[in-house]
Amino acid sequence: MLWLPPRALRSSIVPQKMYGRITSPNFPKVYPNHKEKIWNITVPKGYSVRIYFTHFDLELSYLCEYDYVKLSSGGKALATLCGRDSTDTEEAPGNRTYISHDNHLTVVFRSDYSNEKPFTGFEAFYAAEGESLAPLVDGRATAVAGLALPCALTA
Ligand SMILES: [Ca+2]
Repeated sequence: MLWLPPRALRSSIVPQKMYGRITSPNFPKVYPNHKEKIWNITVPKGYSVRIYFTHFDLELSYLCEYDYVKLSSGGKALATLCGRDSTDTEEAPGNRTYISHDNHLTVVFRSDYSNEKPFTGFEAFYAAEGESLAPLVDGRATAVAGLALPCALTA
C-alpha cells in the first residue's frame, strides 16, 4: 500500500527507512555457533539512530570475548554487549537506549564455536531521532516538524 501525501508535502518525503527491527539468527530460538552478522543502519542525514533491546540473552564471557553484540558509529565503539545482566566487567543493555554519533549505526553480532547452554540471542528496535523528526507514515517520515513519535518508539 502506498500512502500519497497532499501535493504540497510530497517533495518533503524522506526516502530512507526511519525505523526497524533486528534480531539474532533464528530468534526467538537458540542462535547458532560460529556466526557473524552485520547490520549497517542508515537514517537520513541530520538524524541519529536510537536503538534499544527488548530481549537480550547471550553467552557471558570475560569482556564479552566469546559472543557479543557490538554497536559502533562514526568509527567509534558505542558498546560491546553480552550476557543477560551487566556485571563489573561486562555490559548487557537492560533498558538502556543507545544513540549513534551520526546517521549511521553498525551492529555486529558474533558467536564463537560453543555454548555451554542454549541462549536465545537478541531482539532490538531502532528509530531515527532528530530535531526535525516527523510523524511516521508507513515506515517513512515526512519532514513536518513538531510532532512526536508514536509512544511505542519513544519508550
Ligand atoms: Ca558462544
